[in-house]
Amino acid sequence: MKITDARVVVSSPGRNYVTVVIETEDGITGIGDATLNGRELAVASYLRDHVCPLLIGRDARRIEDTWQYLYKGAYWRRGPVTMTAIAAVDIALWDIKGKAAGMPVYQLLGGAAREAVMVYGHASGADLQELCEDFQRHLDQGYKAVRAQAAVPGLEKTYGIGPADRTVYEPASGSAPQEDVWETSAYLDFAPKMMECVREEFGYGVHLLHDVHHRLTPIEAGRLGAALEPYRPFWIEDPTPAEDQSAFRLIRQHTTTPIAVGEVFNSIWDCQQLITERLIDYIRTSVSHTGGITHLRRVFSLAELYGVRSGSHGAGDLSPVSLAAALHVDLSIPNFGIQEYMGHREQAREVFLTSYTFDDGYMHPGEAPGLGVEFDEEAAAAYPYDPKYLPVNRRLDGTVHDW
Ligand code: KDG
Ligand code: MG
Repeated sequence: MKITDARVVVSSPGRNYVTVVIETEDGITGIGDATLNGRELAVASYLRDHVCPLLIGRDARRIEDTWQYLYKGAYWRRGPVTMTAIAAVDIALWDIKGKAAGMPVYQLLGGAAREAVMVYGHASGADLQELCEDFQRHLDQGYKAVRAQAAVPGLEKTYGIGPADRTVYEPASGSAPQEDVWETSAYLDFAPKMMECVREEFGYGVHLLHDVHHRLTPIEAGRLGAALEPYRPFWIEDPTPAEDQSAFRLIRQHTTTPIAVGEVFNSIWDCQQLITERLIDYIRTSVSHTGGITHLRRVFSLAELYGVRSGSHGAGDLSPVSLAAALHVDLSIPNFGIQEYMGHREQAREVFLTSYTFDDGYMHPGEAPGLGVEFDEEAAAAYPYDPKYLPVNRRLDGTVHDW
């Protein structure tokens, strides 16, 4: 089954997405998500200029060999651009394999290990009242798990409180990122009050999550985890930047609040120590930034040995192709934890026609052969690329801080 064409489509149906389309000699087409938010064109170039030409003539069935060929064959290893490009090709090849077999991808991964996949949504608000209203909206939709974020009093902008429909994080477009101001002490005072407010309003029957978004030092993260223990969070996410995996030992010494990490990781080596030393409870690597289905399964298999569960990143800046691929993996692995799901804008839903379903807080990838996502290239062409950056954070004195 020779590959006859491999192309890259950069479009902006509601937000920017990079999609890889791979065609085979027998007419089967597969798609992969190569979106790296704010750095889209770097991955598009890596694919167009260096990867796609190498795919022509290769056997589309040889997924593992193609993965190794693109990873080891480049000599230069890992990194978000490389691993997102490899992921997109890998996801497209799994799509092709599923279509060729007439089976949904999860069947090729061993079949369903559960009936459906629990997902968490994003509730947020400019104040606690608005957060509670949004939280209630999520419960009304059936969510069993909800992430809570609210604007920190005294700070002009807070992570997670986007424009009205809450599906984007990038308030600024064009030539430079927006700059936000961050003050850790204001956040550390506020976060426990926010979690307390949600528990008082909604009780303990719903899973409550919170994203710290890399803002704290390890000892600050330990203090936050301890302060949140009475509110029994499902997890706190990215409490401290994770380049230094050993930093998580310090957090563990101070709190039993579960920890989730991994949305900026791109390989198993980024979380080897975190997993093998049991420094985290959930690994949140995403299928499209961590080398695709082939590599993500390897990460989750390692995690399984150490009692760490999955919690895949599924923000709206990952296309519906990524979400579908993640759902197939989620359904089939033994150590599934939870899946992030914040939905996609209407324009994206016109361009990516999906067969996955959301019902009463659970998702299922559907029974269509392959990933179950059709990509309408003509519809995508109506939405040209719209350059946008994620914000940059500065402390009150102007020092650049983690966003
Ligand atoms: O592109 C960055 C977003 O994916 C990220 O900020 C979202 O932290 C995020 C999350 O948990 O969804
Ligand atoms: Mg996050």
